[in-house]
Parts: sequence; structure tokens; C-alpha cells
Amino acid sequence: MPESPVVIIGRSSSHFTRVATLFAAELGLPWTLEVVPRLLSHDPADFGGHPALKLPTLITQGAPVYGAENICRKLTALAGRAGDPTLVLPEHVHDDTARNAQELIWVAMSAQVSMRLLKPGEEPPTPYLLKTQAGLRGALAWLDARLDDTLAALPTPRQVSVLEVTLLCLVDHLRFLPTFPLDAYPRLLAFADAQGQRESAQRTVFHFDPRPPRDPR
Ligand SMILES: N[C@@H](CCC(=O)N[C@@H](CS)C(=O)NCC(=O)O)C(=O)O
Repeated sequence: MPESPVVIIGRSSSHFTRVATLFAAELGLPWTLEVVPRLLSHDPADFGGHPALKLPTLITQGAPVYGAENICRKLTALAGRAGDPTLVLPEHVHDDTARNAQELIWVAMSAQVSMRLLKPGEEPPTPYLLKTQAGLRGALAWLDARLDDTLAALPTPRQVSVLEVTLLCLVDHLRFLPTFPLDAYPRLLAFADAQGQRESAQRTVFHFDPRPPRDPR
């Protein structure tokens, strides 16, 4: 275990950030969140040095790790549990349905970011954004229809999987910052309700961090 808390640069309202903090909570790793002050900043320093201006970034031993999936992988190592088969990372999933599900979850998470970065005043949305929303709905429908098969294909026994954590964060974020009704995805909603009971989920509930008053995002 690291002697001091790991530093995660992100936001408590960000679903990619929550993947990292929830995984840290699952592993019992103390973390501190450094809040990205301006989401539309062009300064990598605002994102922990992330050259592509994205969050989250993990800083450990002075070095950055970019992206939620990489951070989960690094956290398992920091917790002294690299190779523990009960911590299911994407490389431990060998079933095509579950692999496709993981891909669609990442795509849907990015689509949700695009939808949320549209200012209300910028509507009507561009054709590309409309396509993004259609793709998000398509991904959710696919995931809802195949949820049981997907979960059944994950390795067991397991404490936690990146797939389940990302799916919880995706669905919960769509409820936290709604872009359209979710009634068409009852299995995903039930899954998020159940996963949301985990202590790690309760400790990382979405909320807005204090931020400069002139930044509406
Ligand atoms: N591949 C990255 C994606 C991260 C991402 O898109 N994060 C969002 C926040 S939830 C972001 O940085 N949005 C700001 C932007 O896209 O400009 C990961 O897995 O962490």
C-alpha cells in the first residue's frame, strides 16, 4: 500500500473520474481528488499534465497515469494485488459479448460527455451530435438486451470488474445529468440500483465540486 493517498485529478461529477475513485475505494486505497478547475482549459497543467486535456489523471510517485482503465490497472498494482483474479480488468475478459459490452460502455461514456458539453444555447445540435445521441441510445439498447449474458461471461469469483464499474458509472451519470428518459433500459437501471448499494459506490456518489463561478460546466 502507498504510504500517502494517491492523487486523482478529476471531478466528482465525472463518470470517468468515478471509475477511478470507485476502484480505489474497492481496493481500500486512500485517495485525494484534485478538482479540475476549468473543463474547457487548454492548459495541460489543469489536467495533471494530461496532454490531451482529459480527466482523470492519477499521480503516483510524481508520475502521471492517464485514463480510467489505466488508472484501475495501476491501482491494483499499488494495492499489491496485481494479478489477483478477483479484480477483473478488461484483459481478463475473454468472451466476445462481454468484450463488445465493454467497448460500447466506453463509447457511450464518451457520447455522454459530448452531449453534456453542448451548451443549451448551442441547440439545435449539429448532425454529428444527433448521430452521437443515436449511437448512445443504440449502445444502451444493446447493453440492456445482453446484460445477463454479459455478466454471466465475467470471470468468477470476483470482487469487482472494470466492466461493472464502468456500466454503473455510465448509467448513474445518465441519471445524474439526464439527456433523455431511460425507461427503455429497465435492466440497466436495475443493475445500477443494485451496484449502487456497494460501499465503494456510496462513497463516490456523483456531485458537483466547488468551481469558479464563471465556468458553467
Ligand atoms: N479515455 C479517457 C476519456 C476521459 C474523458 O473523456 N473524460 C471527460 C470527463 S468525464 C473529459 O475529459 N471531458 C473533457 C473534454 O472532453 O474536453 C478515459 O478513459 O479516462
